[in-house]
Amino acid sequence: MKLSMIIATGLMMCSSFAHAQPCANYDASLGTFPEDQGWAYETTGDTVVITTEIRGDALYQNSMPGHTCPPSATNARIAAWQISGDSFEFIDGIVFATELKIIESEINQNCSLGYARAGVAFTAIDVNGNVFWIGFGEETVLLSNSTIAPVGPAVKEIDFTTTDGFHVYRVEVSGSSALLFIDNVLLGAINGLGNTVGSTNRVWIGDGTVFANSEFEIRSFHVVGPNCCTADVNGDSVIDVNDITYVLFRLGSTCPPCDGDANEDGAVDVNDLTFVLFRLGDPC
Ligand SMILES: [Ca+2]
Ligand SMILES: [Ca+2]
Ligand SMILES: [Ca+2]
Repeated sequence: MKLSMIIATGLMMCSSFAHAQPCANYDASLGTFPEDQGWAYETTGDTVVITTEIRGDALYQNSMPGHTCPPSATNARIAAWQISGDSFEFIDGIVFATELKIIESEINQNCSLGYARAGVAFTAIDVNGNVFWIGFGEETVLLSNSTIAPVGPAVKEIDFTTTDGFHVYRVEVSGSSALLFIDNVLLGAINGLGNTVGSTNRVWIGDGTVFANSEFEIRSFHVVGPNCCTADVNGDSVIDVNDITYVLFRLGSTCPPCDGDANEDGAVDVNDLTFVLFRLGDPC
């Protein structure tokens, strides 16, 4: 069978496969919105006043101004992007990162209960409802393991100016600990699993609260779960056509050593081609 036929067959089969989550990229320089790159857009409130557009190599969004407490029908804005899918657990590890410039962003305490809320947040919630999130103000980054806590032991404040340019914010979760790196410098850590309320298996970024609003530019964000890279069969940290070729030349090879067994089912066959095809470009 020709490579092109195998690829075509694989693409037709892709729709029947669940995507192993969380593994996802958004790259604004491609000129498209996150929803065009596999993320779901979620918005509530007065959507008319939310501006979302591509500006150069960045995604620009403005849900300011007008926050009041309690939020009214016209200022209770949410505009965020999320992925959800197969179960994941923090015990297996996860990394989420974004290149972001804050223009304006509020940090407020939830009006009635005092929970900390930021105008931009990047949140991961695992199958058990445990949560790690970072929130962005203008001179502060919050790192937390709880969606139901005020600024304090469970919501740590890190002094950092987010408005002077793009910075890379990366959270590395391992078990019950999360480390926050900003521009590759470790600036915060939080230990212990905290609970969110009524939500599991999702990762989302943007203005995700009715209690604060924001204006920002974002160049990229990505999520790397523990099983994202088995499709990188040639081990060069990229999932691309070379991995398809790699599998193709090893179809039917013996297991072990299972060289080319991208889906780790103990056989090197057409399913591995499909597996790689469906993950082309996923982060590693
Ligand atoms: Ca908001
Ligand atoms: Ca590769
Ligand atoms: Ca296989």
